Amino acid sequence: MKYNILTVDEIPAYLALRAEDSPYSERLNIGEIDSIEEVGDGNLNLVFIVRAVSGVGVVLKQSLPYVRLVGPDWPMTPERARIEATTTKLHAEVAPGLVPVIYDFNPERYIIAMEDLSDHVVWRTALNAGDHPTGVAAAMGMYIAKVAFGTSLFAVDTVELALRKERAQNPDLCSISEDLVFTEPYVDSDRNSCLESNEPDVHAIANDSELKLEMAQAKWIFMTHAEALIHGDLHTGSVMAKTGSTGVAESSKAFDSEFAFYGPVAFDLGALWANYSIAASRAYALGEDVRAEKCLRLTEETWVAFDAEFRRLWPERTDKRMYSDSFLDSLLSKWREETWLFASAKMIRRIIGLAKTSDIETLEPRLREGAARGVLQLGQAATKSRKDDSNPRAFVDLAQAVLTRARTN
Ligand code: SR1
Ligand code: MG
Repeated sequence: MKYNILTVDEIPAYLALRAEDSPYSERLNIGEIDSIEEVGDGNLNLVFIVRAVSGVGVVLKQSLPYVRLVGPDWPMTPERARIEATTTKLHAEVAPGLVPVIYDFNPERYIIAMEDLSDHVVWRTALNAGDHPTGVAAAMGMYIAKVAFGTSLFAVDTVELALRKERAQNPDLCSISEDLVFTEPYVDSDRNSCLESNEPDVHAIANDSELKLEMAQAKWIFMTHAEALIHGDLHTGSVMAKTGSTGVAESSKAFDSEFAFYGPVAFDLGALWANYSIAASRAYALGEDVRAEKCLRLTEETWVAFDAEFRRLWPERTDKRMYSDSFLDSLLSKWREETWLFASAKMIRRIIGLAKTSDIETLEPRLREGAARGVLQLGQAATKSRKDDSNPRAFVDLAQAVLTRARTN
């Protein structure tokens, strides 16, 4: 069947049609259109920003039947748009203000209409440019906690939870993560690549049997622990922030939750920690040590906010009979340790496998070599040392030591 790809020319008529009968008609029927821009820079979808002469905007996002990064040779279910739309709505219920507003979802065309966040910046872009909006890391820690609590058995009744788990099944996207995050970096894969000067580092990873065992453990947790409706791809490119004049973020939003599924809470935390270290590695490579340490401090900010928010919500759990305060302590320490494991997996995949990060890739090769090596060595070291001390401070100290030792100039 021919897939009907959305085009700029078609958008005015498309919006007018969808606005009919829509509860969000005022957001879709935006009046005289001034501009339509395709801005999708992700790996998978088409994204259009539509602006009216009045200044009102709306974003249209269409999932393609293939992976945009690779092209039609890698088919991929467009159903991921439904997953993103429903997840974003559920997350908005438990974490209001921390995700974009969804106005409309068209299941026939796999098109989501959502809030225009043009007054926000993608957090990765800001960090790469040396901008550090205050409070985003804490907001994301709160977001993960609210989702961990509000979509899990602590807040949702058993029958409803079973239904939600069924609806959130996302096997195609999960298998991308299973392959790209937990498998391919450790085996010979056509999708792997690195600088020639980093080949010994990649071989060291492939030959590290202790690390591979830990990554098998991480993969198993990812595939079996249906704890909450997690975001599933919460890197710094999946977060947008709007900064006020004081440098404090007035708004922080997690978007792009097409990889969402019922999975382990620590996977989202680990994704953020990994990306803070990747941002720090870039800053160290550029000789911006103070800024690098600022990136690393985000690790603690996210964890502290997550821990505090989850503890704040805990008294509201629906079943207190077995889930005691002691259980809460053990759950949080389990998640803290798993966060190290997932952070390692997410760091290593972004250096060796498909879908790398602009933080490292835009460095000139001489600096990229050390920055990439540092991230790989941190991934290796973190999996092993998490059992000694899983506090985020220990992660930051380790990252500082490993990344500064590995950098090249
Ligand atoms: C084929 S998709 C590659 C990557 O892009 C997304 O951001 C996910 O991280 C995925 O692994
Ligand atoms: Mg994405």
